[in-house]
Amino acid sequence: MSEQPGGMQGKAVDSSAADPEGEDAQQESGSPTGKRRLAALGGWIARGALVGLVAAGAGLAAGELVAVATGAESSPAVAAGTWAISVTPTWLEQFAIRNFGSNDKLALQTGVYVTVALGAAGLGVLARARLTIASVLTAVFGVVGGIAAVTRPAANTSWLLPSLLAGLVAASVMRWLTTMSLKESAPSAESSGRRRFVLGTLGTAAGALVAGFGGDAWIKKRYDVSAARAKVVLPVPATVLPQPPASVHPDVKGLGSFFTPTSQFYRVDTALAVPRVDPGSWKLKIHGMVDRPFEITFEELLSYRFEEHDMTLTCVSNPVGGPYVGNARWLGTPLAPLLRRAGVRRGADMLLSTSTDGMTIGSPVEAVLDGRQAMLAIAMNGEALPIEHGFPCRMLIPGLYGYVSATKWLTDLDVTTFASSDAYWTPRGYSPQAPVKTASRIDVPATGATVSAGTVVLAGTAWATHRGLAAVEVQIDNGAWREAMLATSDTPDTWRQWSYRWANAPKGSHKVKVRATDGTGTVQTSAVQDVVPNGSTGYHTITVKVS
Ligand SMILES: Nc1nc2c(c(=O)[nH]1)N[C@H]1C(S)=C(S)[C@@H](COP(=O)(O)O)O[C@H]1N2
Ligand SMILES: [Mo]
Repeated sequence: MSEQPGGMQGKAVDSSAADPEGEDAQQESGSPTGKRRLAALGGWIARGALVGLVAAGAGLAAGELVAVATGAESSPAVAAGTWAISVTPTWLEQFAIRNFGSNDKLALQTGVYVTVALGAAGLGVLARARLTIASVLTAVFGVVGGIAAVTRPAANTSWLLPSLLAGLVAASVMRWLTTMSLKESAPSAESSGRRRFVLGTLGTAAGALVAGFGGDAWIKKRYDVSAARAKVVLPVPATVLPQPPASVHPDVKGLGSFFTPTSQFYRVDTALAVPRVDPGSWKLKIHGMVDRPFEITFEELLSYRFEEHDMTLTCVSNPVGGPYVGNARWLGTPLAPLLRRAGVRRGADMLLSTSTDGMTIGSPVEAVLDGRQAMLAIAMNGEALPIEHGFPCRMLIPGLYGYVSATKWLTDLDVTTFASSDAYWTPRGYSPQAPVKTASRIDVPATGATVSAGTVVLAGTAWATHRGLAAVEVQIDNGAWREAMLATSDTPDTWRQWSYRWANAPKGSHKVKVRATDGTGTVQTSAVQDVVPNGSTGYHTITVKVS
């Protein structure tokens, strides 16, 4: 077929004239009738998909409005996402952390919306042929969402409502718009029918956007605790901890500060909607295998003895050389006296802590009672805990990865046994107990960087939380291991920064490795292990181009 000015139309006239029956032509999609049919089919699918999307939007918006009463975590999109997190297999979770890092939640929420959109578009198309089936399926989606919400550990029955209603609203809107659209596109349709459909669709879409975003904003406002957080008067520590000497930080350009600024402190948790816990209604229950269970309010907590402690917190999901580690000055009340007051019974070896959003974390009772500074922290770096970092109260135990020690939005301490209780991450493939492994990192220069020949300054961070750090060595191009210069130690519970002056660095591409020795004299293992089940090992290695 030759291209010619006025192409399509010209061809259409030609070929229909040549083949009045159109039999052969219909076989090809390029033929006029085929094209018309394709266009009709396209319009049919597009209308269906549009109706499906608008119906889903209206449903989600209705759910969001109900969630103003029942809480952010019960809103359909959040509930679906939270449920997705809870059933995400460990390998996929690792993939998400590796590829999206702290944006993993944004990625997940986007995934949820895309899935809902695809499903909704599909149902909208189905509705044009099988309206009843499509509406029932839509309502069923709402039921499934409601079940996902109500089975979250922190849920109550009211969490069913937003998704249920979302399903019903979506199904009704779908019926209404589909019926209108079928009338409008019928051969006998009047133009007023078409106008009604367009107005109905646009109006519903606009209403859904306003209600959805409005509901979201309303939820944020209603459950906001930033004013309560601002009002918290931090208790004066029993002994004021002096600032560590400036020599804890080697003065190397590009090396992070000794204390991680709170705004840059890594965040790892499963909370899609960050729990907003009002200190006025916060309670901590201590119970289980104890002689004297008790409950305390935030006000009571504040009347206890508070101490400051510098401690490095690490995530088990931190890959070798990775960013999920931070160092802060924490203000907290020691946890051991609280357990003693409750009276831990013989045989109890696990402290199962629970957050307001139902996360469970299991820690060895031994680690709380052996004299280390396990605490209930309420502030970091001189300020009340940020909401993302566990406001109003979180647990910290030096020497253990966060998933077995650092419960944020803490609300319950159950004294139990490892034999009888599983914490959240245990059935997901992580070890029930996990001390922090010795690790070291080269922060300067960045891997792949080009530096000028001469003396190259290498610097980084190393930690063996609670065992302390004794040495850091670097190796260039598989040469001898050379001792780096360690900055002053703050506490055995904090990381140590280090630097190394690499004199006469020759031009070319070089491989630089680092390893640390902990306070017990054990050298970091070179064996390469992934983060599952209890923390990555292996030496951080970078390449540097000297020019
Ligand atoms: N409630 C709650 N607490 C939690 C988690 C969580 O998912 N939920 N994650 C834990 C993990 S895996 C880590 S590493 C630390 C991270 O604390 P941060 O976010 O303050 O850095 O919090 C711990 N406490
Ligand atoms: Mo973690």
